[in-house]
Amino acid sequence: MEIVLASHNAHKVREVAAILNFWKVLSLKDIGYSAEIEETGKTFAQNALLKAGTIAGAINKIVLADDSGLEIKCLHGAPGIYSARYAGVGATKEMLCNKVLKEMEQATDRSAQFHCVMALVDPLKNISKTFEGIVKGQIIHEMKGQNGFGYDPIFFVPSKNKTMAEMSEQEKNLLSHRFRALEQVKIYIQEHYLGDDK
Ligand code: ITT
Repeated sequence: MEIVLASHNAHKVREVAAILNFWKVLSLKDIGYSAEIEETGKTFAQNALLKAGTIAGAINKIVLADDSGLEIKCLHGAPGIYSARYAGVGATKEMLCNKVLKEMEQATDRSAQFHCVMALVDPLKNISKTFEGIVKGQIIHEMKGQNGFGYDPIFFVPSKNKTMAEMSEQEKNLLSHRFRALEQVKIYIQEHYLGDDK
């Protein structure tokens, strides 16, 4: 079975391919789609459905899309759906992390969560569904760790006593917000596509 991940983010593609290892995961690059999909939704779910629906409309294949981001309590849920663009288009992880650290200089409540909504759209079966995953943590005072992307260096996971950027890919893939959403996608796929041979 083949599935397309409607994302231009190479880190996400690697993470999803590693987790959904029983399917062949194709990236937008693999299918030759290079245009940006404008994220005009007001929620993660709306944006994930928009991304998956746009690609599924262009090719007759099962498409998954992730919309995700960091929600910080003392910033009233920011950067939220604007996580990728919070420090301007094309910002590096240093720019993203530093912007948050600056805004939180005085903050005592440093609780935050990574939030992911995965949308599964199958034009052949007329399926359009979303699945959610959350991981809770704390924003530390400086960047720590070299792995991952985005806000990983400032997101501390108490149960592991490490930031996401200090975890190996395999370690992050077992607890990430994307993993938690994908666990449900996996169950759904197993229930609805068992025996299919696409
Ligand atoms: P696509 O839309 O092409 O999938 P994107 O990076 O623009 O790629 P989003 O619109 O979903 O993806 O924005 C998600 C942003 O949230 C991402 O760029 C990071 O800044 C942040 N983010 C999401 N998941 C993360 C993770 O696992 N670790 C660190 N930061 C993450």
